[in-house]
Amino acid sequence: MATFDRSYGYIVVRVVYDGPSGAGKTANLKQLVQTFSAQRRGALSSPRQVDETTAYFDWLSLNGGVVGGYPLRAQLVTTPGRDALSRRRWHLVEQADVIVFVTESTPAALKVARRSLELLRVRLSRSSLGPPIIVQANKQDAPGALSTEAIADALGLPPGAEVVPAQTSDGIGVRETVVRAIRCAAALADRDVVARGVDALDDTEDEHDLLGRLDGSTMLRAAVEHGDLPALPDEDADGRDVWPERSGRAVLRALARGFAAGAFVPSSTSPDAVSLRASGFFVTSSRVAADAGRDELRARARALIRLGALSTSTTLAIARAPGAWSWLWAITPCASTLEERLDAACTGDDEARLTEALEAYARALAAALALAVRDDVGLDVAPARFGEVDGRVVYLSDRLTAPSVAAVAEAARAIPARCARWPAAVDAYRAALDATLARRGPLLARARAEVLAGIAGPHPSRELAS
Ligand SMILES: Nc1nc2c(ncn2[C@@H]2O[C@H](COP(=O)(O)OP(=O)(O)OP(=O)(O)O)[C@@H](O)[C@H]2O)c(=O)[nH]1
Ligand SMILES: [Mg+2]
Repeated sequence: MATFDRSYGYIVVRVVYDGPSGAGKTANLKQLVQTFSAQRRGALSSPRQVDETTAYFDWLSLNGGVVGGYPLRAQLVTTPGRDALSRRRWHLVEQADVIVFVTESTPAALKVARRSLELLRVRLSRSSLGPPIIVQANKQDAPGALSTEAIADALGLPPGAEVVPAQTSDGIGVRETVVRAIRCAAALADRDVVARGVDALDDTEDEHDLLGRLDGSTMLRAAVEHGDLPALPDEDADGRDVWPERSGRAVLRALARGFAAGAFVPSSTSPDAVSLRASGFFVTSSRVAADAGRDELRARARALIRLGALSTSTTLAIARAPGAWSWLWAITPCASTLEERLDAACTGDDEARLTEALEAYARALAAALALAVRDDVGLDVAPARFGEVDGRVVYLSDRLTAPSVAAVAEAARAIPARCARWPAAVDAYRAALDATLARRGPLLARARAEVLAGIAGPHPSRELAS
């Protein structure tokens, strides 16, 4: 939707250059800087860019034309094409009056472009009136480049759809594309101004406003409104809704930055629970009755405290949602589980890695046994429940069970059978379990004998054998 710059009296439209990474979106704007005089345009800016590829967007404004008696300004904005940044991409395209979809022209690149264009269409179909899309077939100089007709076909465009051929790095087709896009946006803006008058138009935002919206918790809130995520915990929440309070708030801030970077990957979603990985964190959220949220948070915090040295730095936080439900979030630093490590080592027939993973699991079992015997705390001792953070074995869950020496012994016994093809790794596992349990002192002697008895190998420890 066109906006109105009330300070300078401009009608402002936004043309968003979208398309796969490397297609030439930024190259279009760079060429436009050469094409138009400094009186007609602003400066090209590419906020927080660290290498060749776009991190947030590129921004260039261009003056020219009249709409409803007011001078017209076009804001030209590119999206970042990298998949990992798609959240930023969607945010940007949703603000477009017209989209220029830039693609390379070879058959291989067009396959990627078709998929990208389909995703774009799905995204735009969420709003009733999606903006028009103009396709630019760039890199026509590349060997094997197809004609514009063949490109329209490869992208599945409707019959008669126009494709603008371009060789952006040499300035060919760049001006034609932008003129066509701005004309199209101006015609739409004209209709809008005639129908509603300029007073009904929103205020224009500049590139700093846009960057602010792409960064931080604003993006998060947008994801929530879209229904991609349950209600999110607020770093400014009541102290009783965040545990541990101080470091928890810092984690919530870091998580917000991670979401804003667009880098979160859902791993499972149901109406009652979601789990996902986001910028170094493993995050789960489950629905709880609103009036039980704080009790549940306290119970889980107590369980974490009881884990002692096995605990990770987990943050718990409640996000209140409208109605009778809240969401209880648990945020832990990402670590691959011992199950994943065992699995990868077995699949890759990598005995050295297997030995490392088994030694870590031996330490996990020893710690679980100590908790069961000394502290009356039971853990789920499957390898999937443990990981290693900074060289320390940790319990990746906050779920406690009834303490049971037999359960630890059974888990310990499962390893020799599972890893029978790597006898040296199994020997190292036995030795690690034996040594770690021995260090835990006499209180564990009986439990230790029970656990080791089930897996006694060719070299049982002297102490047990005697
Ligand atoms: N041969 C050739 N190279 C081009 C053409 N247009 C752009 N390039 C080059 O393609 C590369 C990628 O172009 P960019 O404009 O950075 O790509 P982008 O679409 O902005 O990519 P992201 O920022 O990652 O989304 C650059 O090295 C350009 O110089 C062209 O028409 N022909
Ligand atoms: Mg770019």
